[in-house]
Amino acid sequence: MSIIEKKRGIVIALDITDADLAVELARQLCGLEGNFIFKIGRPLEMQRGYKIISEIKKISQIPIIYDGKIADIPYISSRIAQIAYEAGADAVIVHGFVGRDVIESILELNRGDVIVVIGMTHPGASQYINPIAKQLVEIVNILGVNGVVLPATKPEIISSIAPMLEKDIYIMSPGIKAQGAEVGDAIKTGADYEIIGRAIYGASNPKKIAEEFYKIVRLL
Ligand code: 3DU
Repeated sequence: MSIIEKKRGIVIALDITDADLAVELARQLCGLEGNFIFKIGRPLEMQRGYKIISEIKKISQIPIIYDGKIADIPYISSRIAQIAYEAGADAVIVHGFVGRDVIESILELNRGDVIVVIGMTHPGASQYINPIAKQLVEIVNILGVNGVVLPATKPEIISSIAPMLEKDIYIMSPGIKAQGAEVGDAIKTGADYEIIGRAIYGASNPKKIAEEFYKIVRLL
């Protein structure tokens, strides 16, 4: 059973490098109407360490993903994930290319959702990771992970991978606005969540724009 529901929603990437501002933004976004998730990645973590997860958890009911893009040996990867879960993360993101034992080591913790990156948005992703996305699907299906990350900038990858995934695995897709895809593009091709950073936290009214984006994906 996943903590994060498999239904349409928006993941807000809190990639702000001023931790006080990030906390303030999370406070402003507390009352968001709709299905929203917060994603805390390395840029914010580098400012205040894992405690930023607890800090944001304390002020909001919105589920939190720790996006450390974990990619180390199983022993280290599971320790990183454990720290994130203990700090209040509901899910962690791990790279799929590092192999089955790494993903298993995090699943064995049984502390929250495990989301696996099986495709990426940037041009260089065509060199190594995206060509092996289908092989990574086999692993995530066998292991029963909770979610996967697939690129909104490459709709053909989402549409070919989505039908191959076990039906309860949710798909989260970054690459919206700042990286070129439009709101709704990934959902239309089979994603459940769109991950959006700059177009929300860089807006003059982040709460308003987040709700507008959510309305678009909900009504598709
Ligand atoms: O481009 P944005 O500002 O909307 O941020 C996108 C977020 O999604 C950011 O946190 C980044 O780390 C994450 N992400 C990608 O952009 C592309 C990927 O392939 C995987 C994750």
